[in-house]
Amino acid sequence: MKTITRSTCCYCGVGCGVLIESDGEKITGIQGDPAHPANYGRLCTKGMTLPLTVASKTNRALYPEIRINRDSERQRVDWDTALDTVALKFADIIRQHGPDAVAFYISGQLLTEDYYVFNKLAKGLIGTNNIDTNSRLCMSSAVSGYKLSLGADGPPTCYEDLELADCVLFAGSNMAWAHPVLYRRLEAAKATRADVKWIVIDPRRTDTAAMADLHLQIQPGTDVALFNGMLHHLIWEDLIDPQFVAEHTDGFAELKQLVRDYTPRMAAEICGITEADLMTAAEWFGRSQGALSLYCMGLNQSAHGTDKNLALINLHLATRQIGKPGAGPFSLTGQPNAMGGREVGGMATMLAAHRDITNADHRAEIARLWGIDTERLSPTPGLPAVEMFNAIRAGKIKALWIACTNPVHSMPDLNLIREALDTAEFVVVQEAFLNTDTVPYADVVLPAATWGEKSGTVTNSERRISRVRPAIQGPGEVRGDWWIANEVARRLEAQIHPARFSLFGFANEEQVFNEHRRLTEGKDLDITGLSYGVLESHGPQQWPMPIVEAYGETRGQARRYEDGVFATADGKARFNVTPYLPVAEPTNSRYPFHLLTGRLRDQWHGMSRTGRVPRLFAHTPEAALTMNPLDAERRGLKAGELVKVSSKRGGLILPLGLSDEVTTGSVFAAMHWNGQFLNSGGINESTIGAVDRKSFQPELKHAAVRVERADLPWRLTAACRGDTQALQAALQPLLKDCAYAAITMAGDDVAILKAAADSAPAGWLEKLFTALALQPGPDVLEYRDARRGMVKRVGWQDGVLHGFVWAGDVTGSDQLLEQLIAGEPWQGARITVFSPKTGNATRDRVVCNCKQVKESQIRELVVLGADVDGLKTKLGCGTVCGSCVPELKRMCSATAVAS
Ligand SMILES: Nc1nc2c(c(=O)[nH]1)N[C@H]1C(S)=C(S)[C@@H](COP(=O)(O)OP(=O)(O)OC[C@H]3O[C@@H](n4cnc5c(=O)[nH]c(N)nc54)[C@H](O)[C@@H]3O)O[C@H]1N2
Ligand SMILES: Nc1nc2c(c(=O)[nH]1)N[C@H]1C(S)=C(S)[C@@H](COP(=O)(O)OP(=O)(O)OC[C@H]3O[C@@H](n4cnc5c(=O)[nH]c(N)nc54)[C@H](O)[C@@H]3O)O[C@H]1N2
Ligand code: SF4
Ligand SMILES: [Mo]
Repeated sequence: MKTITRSTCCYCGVGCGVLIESDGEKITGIQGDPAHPANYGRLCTKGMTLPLTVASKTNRALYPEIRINRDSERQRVDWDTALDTVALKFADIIRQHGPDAVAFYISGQLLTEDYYVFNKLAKGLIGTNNIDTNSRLCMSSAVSGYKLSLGADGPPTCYEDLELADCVLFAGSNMAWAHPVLYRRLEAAKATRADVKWIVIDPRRTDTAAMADLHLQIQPGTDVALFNGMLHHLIWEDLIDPQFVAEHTDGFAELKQLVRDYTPRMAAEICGITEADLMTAAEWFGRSQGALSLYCMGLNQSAHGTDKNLALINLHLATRQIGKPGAGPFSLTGQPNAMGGREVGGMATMLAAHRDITNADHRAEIARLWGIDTERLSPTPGLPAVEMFNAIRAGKIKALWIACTNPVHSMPDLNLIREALDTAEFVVVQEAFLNTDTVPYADVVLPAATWGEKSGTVTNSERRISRVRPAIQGPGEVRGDWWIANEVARRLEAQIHPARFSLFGFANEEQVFNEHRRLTEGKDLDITGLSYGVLESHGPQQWPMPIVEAYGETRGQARRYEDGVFATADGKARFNVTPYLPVAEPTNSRYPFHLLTGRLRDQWHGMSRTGRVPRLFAHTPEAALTMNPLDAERRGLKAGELVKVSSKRGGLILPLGLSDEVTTGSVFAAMHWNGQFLNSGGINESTIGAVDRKSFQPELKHAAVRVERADLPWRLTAACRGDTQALQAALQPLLKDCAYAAITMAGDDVAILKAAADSAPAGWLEKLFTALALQPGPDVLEYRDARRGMVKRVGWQDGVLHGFVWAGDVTGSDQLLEQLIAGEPWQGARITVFSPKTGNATRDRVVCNCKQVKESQIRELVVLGADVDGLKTKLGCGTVCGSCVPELKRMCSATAVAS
């Protein structure tokens, strides 16, 4: 029987509502929820393919596992054994070395209920604030920015503002790819209103930038100079609101003093843009009815991330572009529940419900609400992510519990992270998938339920709380994250603080939510008017949502600070003095390139989920380092060549991609690829752990690197049809033996391996044949040329090309790969497969995932003069989820310019 379950997408902070279709055992389909106010039925490519991420059990963490010592394999155990082991080991370390010898590293992808229990376990039971999350890598500069300027965390804006703004400023946000459904809303608004102006501030010409009226392609890291220069111009042009500044803010005089020096000319020079463009941006911003800024990692992931946020908020306060429809500084949340994590205080530097660790009254309030002695709460802030791993490396923190994040891929400077986990006495990894780069370090693996299987709530970018509901029961013995934390907490409590009443008597996630709600009473994020019942009857709600008896209202507040009263003690917002400082690691003659990192349209972080869906590889089939063609020419490098990109800290080999999306002097790498797919941990081998002094957020977007040709004469291309998860699992262990190796996927069932080395690794090809099940037999042909070091093996199944290995020389393998992906019956004599074809086939990218429309099909029509509407009608591309529309526009306009 078909069941429909209302839930929420587990990827980005847009927080789209989904309707999950299931047959009781399996998830069979998905649709956008037409009633959800974030997406009104829309989904992007990632949301639409969610069912495929939970379709197979391969690589899933299904049972608890323990290893007795570092040299042994992990063994399956029952839940009681695993939970007891974690509790006893933690208790032991706490007794011997004190509460700060243990730490938790958790995630903005946990549900609010999961987060709440973890936070209570660390702070309330153990008495350590060593609980930090991947939000430190993501939102912490935005949190510091809001608190230092508006007095409290959380955006003052809402999604309706997207439709109401007439000036939209994107700063360090590639929203077309990272928040696609909100971007669709902006596109729609722009199409109906001719007066809407878009400004994009990004050192790269992204799909978001391609749609802008003004793209400020600034030098990396120079945003503060730009905003200061814009403010200078706004003051000069009398575009500020003196009355608002006088009545509702503090600190303008000091800021004015600073920005006096930032003339548009001087600022524009720092940023590498024209003075005229800077002034245009300032004027559009200052003169509009509603100026809305949308910002993300290009601002936050910086050694001056808080200042970047503050300098932008300064602009909003000076011009009163805040607290009114269509206006305000709107920090886009990256992960689905980074907001919820902030609400329950799940970070090393905060307490529950926006309280502060260092505030004695706040600690007393929490202690009272939890029913514990105030002394149990540590007054010392815990260690934020980068420092936490440093302390593990130094042996100060002995036990670490990681949940729902993959630090051996996503933290900067991976060598240090691996060293830390090697040093740690005890590592717990709570994961849904076993093939991530962090799992090999686990002494205990706790198998978690994932999307479609778990229950609780999340808060999206506009402070809206939605329900996450399970459509099916997870496979094996997986459990919800809150349950796992709660079970260990109860056992640990018996060890270290036996009490008559357990702090962890939660029987279900609703009870956890209700306790969290109680802690918000009277705070800026008061949700005392909200319950699972209200969410059920009235749908998702924004906070604050206090109980307002007089109105009997069941609606949260859409926009904050409309009365000009801010969340500071005196109600006034603060201007902050923000001098411009360069990036932490400037380029030099040894490391002459500025490395930028970021996201791809169809992949999610470490790809443990999107990497399970072959069709999500079609838009960007391979990992690459992108360089400007002029830089490549100067160095004699060609597209597709293997290059070594390295910083002072570490490096990796990647194929070179050429594009003028990056300016000369900069290179770009996507953050997604890692040890599941590469012979390295990905681009964070090279990034730097320098952090912002106020937010402790690392500068993941900027590092100085050099790029050299990797001369690796022995090449291999292999591909095979089948269960891509099983193939990935079989190939992953082979990657490390090559100087370069990468797994990718294509079609619906093809896994591809490309590798390079000085010479063939000994015995490796036999292992590869086994992994691909390409053993000699009637349907397998082999060709060897020992003198030229060539080995080719090809297999067929049911008259269709099934798999091949081309080793030594890969000429012609690209065409063969296309044939394999096409899956057509084999024509002619099989032996002809070994005659090398001439010409170089480059893989045809799939631009539109929903309708599977390829780049070549689009180009064919574009040269004939087709516009986006024409493409939509003729090919159907861009008519379903719309994720490819910005790219279609870009392809049409590029051709128009060229002709
Ligand atoms: N497809 C997809 N969507 C996602 C995610 C994903 O993994 N995949 N992850 C989600 C998460 S957790 C997050 S945090 C968001 C991130 O969303 P975004 O921040 O929008 O994405 P990024 O690509 O990381 O970075 C945005 C842009 O910052 C630019 N940039 C780099 N340096 C600077 C600079 O100094 N100044 C300025 N102004 N810009 C700079 C980069 O060129 C890049 O285009 O995406 C969310 N959505
Ligand atoms: N160079 C560079 N590095 C970056 C960034 C960048 O832009 N550039 N961006 C940074 C940012 S903004 C972010 S947010 C981080 C993200 O980095 P990570 O947090 O490492 O990202 P994910 O791969 O999403 O990790 C989530 C893990 O949880 C697992 N999982 C899935 N569902 C569940 C569940 O329900 N329960 C549990 N327990 N586990 C589950 C997944 O399999 C996955 O391994 O990366 C950061 N790193
Ligand atoms: S925009 Fe895409 S990834 Fe983000 S919540 Fe919506 S469907 Fe999920
Ligand atoms: Mo993020």
